Amino acid sequence: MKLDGIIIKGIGGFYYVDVNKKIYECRARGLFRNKNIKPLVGDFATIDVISEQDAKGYVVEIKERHVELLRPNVANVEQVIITMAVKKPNPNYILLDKLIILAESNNLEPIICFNKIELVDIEDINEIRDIYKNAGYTVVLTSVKENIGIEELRSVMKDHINVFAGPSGVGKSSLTNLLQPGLELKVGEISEKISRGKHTTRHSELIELDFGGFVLDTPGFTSLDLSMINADVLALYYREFNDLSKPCKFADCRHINEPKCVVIEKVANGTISKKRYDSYLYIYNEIASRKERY
Ligand SMILES: Nc1nc2c(ncn2[C@@H]2O[C@H](COP(=O)(O)OP(=O)(O)OP(=O)(O)O)[C@@H](O)[C@H]2O)c(=O)[nH]1
Ligand SMILES: [Mg+2]
Ligand SMILES: [Zn+2]
Repeated sequence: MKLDGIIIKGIGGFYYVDVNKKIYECRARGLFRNKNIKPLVGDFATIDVISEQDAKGYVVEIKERHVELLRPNVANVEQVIITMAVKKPNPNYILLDKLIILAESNNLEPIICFNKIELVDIEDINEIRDIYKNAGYTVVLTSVKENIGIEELRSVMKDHINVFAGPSGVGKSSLTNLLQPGLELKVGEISEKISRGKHTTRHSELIELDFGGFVLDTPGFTSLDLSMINADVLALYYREFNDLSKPCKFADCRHINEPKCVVIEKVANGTISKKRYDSYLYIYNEIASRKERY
């Protein structure tokens, strides 16, 4: 009997396939090895059931992938919930923008989540929230401790395949636990001295959400590799730079020192955030100088 499902976990040559909430333990048929295709977590798969009672079978087919990420090596993720704590640890805005670039360049929708908001005054967060909202992103403010923003986060994640990204200790596992009561993902003990958490998540696994959709709990996606991105196309991944009423004078404008650059004009008149533009220049220089060294 053939059934369609989604691979939620892969360990030791076994793939765990979720078919309407029943999990089948499957091996991949040899034909994948011959074709040099490795099934990935997130793959929509057809399985051939060998025992309905023991929930065992073979993965016999993988549907075409919409997205394939390398680190973590998973398929078909749609949204990245980029999480920063407003405090403990303090937000790292360069890392935030790099994660947005990484999401944009992989065709994933970035959702920005500021957690632990009970630790600061709301006015302090509103400014930074507006910067990212005006840039065109969905921003959700949450507190696991005081149960704020969780319903809003659920509605954003509903019916999508989501992955959390962000530094250790910002509350990714805590948020996942609160979104889906009963999960009990391991939450790291935060070191008071350095205000950093420990990495407590070890393998990638898709978790089905009762309210609809999936979340990938993954140890990856915190280390950042932008080496695939050419500095000259970096501006494409700053959403607000592309939503221009009229184009820059030069079609290949990098928005750095070119004449009649609409991005530079918009930074000058405050339509585009100076903070975001400065981050663009910083990351541009980082990528460009790295390229020169090779
Ligand atoms: N004050 C406060 N602390 C929180 C909040 N959310 C999580 N924490 C704490 O922050 C610490 C780290 O939380 P985790 O959920 O383990 O963080 P993580 O992002 O999953 O960390 P890694 O798995 O190491 O990447 C824990 O001590 C949590 O109890 C919050 O909204 N407010
Ligand atoms: Mg965690
Ligand atoms: Zn320009």
